[in-house]
Amino acid sequence: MEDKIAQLKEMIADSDNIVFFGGAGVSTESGIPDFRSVDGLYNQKWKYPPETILSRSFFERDPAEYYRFHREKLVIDGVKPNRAHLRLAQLEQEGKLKAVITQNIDGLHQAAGSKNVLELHGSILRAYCSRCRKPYPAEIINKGSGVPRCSCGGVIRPDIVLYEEPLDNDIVRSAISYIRNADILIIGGTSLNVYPAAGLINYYRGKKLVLINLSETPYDSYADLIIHEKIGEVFSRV
Ligand code: CNA
Repeated sequence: MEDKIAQLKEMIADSDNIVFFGGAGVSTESGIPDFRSVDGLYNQKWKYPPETILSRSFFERDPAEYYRFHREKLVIDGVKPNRAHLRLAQLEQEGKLKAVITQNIDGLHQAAGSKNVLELHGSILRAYCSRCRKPYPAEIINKGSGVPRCSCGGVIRPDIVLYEEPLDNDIVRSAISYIRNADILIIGGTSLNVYPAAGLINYYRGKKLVLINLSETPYDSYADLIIHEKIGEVFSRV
């Protein structure tokens, strides 16, 4: 571990073109469960698996049950950025990190001070009407009960990308450009199982692919530096 930390520290010191690509594991140390860890949402008892509840067809079929899950599992009061979010924000301020590309929907990178955050899956901190697209503050979902409705009668939905929905083209294009041009690509806290997001890392052309994840991923053999430790712990030391 010590020499891997030293190696990562040196790589970071030598670069001003780092891009970070992350997932739910970046926020577990803030108290938000991921999907696939033992205490993640896949291993908790719900009538349907998370990817069913978080799908477009389920949302349209049973918005009340969707919102029960959303309020209980996605909205967690008082969460704060952890050492990974904070160090990444600092690296951006120092002019070393060009972008954070995240699959997370929790807004914690921005809360930590990161400015250039590409949210591949949107954010639970925004909402809009699924019929007229009028924007709403997230409180209308988070603090209310039942299915929130717009003045036009449409169902208000969170501004997240549900399963079965496409990613935003502009965000994907921008993410590809950052990844393709990155000197160092640091991937962290993601099982790299959710597509198309995970496929974006195939655009990386460099030779400094760093992977920080507690468990193994399908991309481990491609990494130039692999650290199977807690990401907040790692970033507190580089
Ligand atoms: P995932 O499939 O749940 O994988 C998370 C990975 O992170 C696992 O491989 C874990 O081993 C690893 N991990 C957990 N904790 C740590 C830690 N402290 N340090 C290092 N590694 C850790 O999640 P992905 O992001 O890969 O899957 C993509 C989904 C999950 C996206 O659509 C997200 O929107 C969705 N999600 C987001 C959040 C959030 O916004 N915080 C929470 C839960 C799920």
